[in-house]
Amino acid sequence: MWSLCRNFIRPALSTGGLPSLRRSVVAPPVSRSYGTSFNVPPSAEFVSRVSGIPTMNKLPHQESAEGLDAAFIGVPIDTGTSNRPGARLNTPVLRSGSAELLLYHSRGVGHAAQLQQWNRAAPYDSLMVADIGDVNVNLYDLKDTHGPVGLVHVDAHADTSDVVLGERIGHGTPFRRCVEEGLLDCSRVVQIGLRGSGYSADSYAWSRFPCSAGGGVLVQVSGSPDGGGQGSDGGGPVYLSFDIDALDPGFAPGTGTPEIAGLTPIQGVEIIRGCRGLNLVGCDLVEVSPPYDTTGNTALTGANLLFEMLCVLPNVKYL
Ligand SMILES: [Mn+2]
Repeated sequence: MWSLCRNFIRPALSTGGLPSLRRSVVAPPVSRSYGTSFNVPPSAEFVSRVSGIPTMNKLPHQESAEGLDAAFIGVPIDTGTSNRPGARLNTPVLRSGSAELLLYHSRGVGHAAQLQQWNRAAPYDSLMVADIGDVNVNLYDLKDTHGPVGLVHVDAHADTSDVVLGERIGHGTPFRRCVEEGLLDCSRVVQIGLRGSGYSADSYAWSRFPCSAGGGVLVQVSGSPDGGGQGSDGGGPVYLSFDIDALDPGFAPGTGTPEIAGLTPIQGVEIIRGCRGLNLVGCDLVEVSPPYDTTGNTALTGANLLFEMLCVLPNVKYL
């Protein structure tokens, strides 16, 4: 699991010191040429992509969220996996897979006006971002920080089972628990990409029942929505969760519970870009499993999706 969170109330890791790390680590001289006071990835014009400490997007590493607008956090855990384990190994490969990522979305060369419209994100002109390492569990408490949040959930699976392998905490149960614990504003929840076989003819029936938190419903959308338009839901806090198995295993085979006939990478990208304008308070990318990612393409794709998430956070400029 990977989390990209902003506006921390409390740091995921606290050292109580080392303030010099905040701006100085992996700050090559070339970064100053960008004319920004924000953390930036070093330019491949002068620094090899394979060199240096393999942090997320080659950003500086620091040991707390102090001074940051957003942070990348690795959460190496796959406890509760129902099929093929291995996602706990993904934090280093996603960091390595992000080495190709640069500063900007440059203007595209395609003819699609929508793509050109959204291809000039400048996250490093806008936000102070760093990689703050790995944690055993995500300590980012959405309920304490933001109250019930809306949810954009991109996944082949609804993850609303009551139990998995007899346990209430598993990788197929998180959003059922979220509803039970009042973490979601169920009037602002959408699930995209659901497919595959189930234990009944209507496996997702529970998700359509009125939810305890908001009296609304979980809405499911099979396949991909149209890529057009910016997101808008009235401005409430929204969390984005993207399971890599939403994509077709032909593109992203490195995952534990693959389902055929999934989204293409550009569809996944367009869904994330469509979240621009939402009040995103946190994002995650989950289920990249290196043992089944023989080419590294799944990690590369996952790293790019995390960059796309960074680009649609509130207050990111588009040039
Ligand atoms: Mn899934």
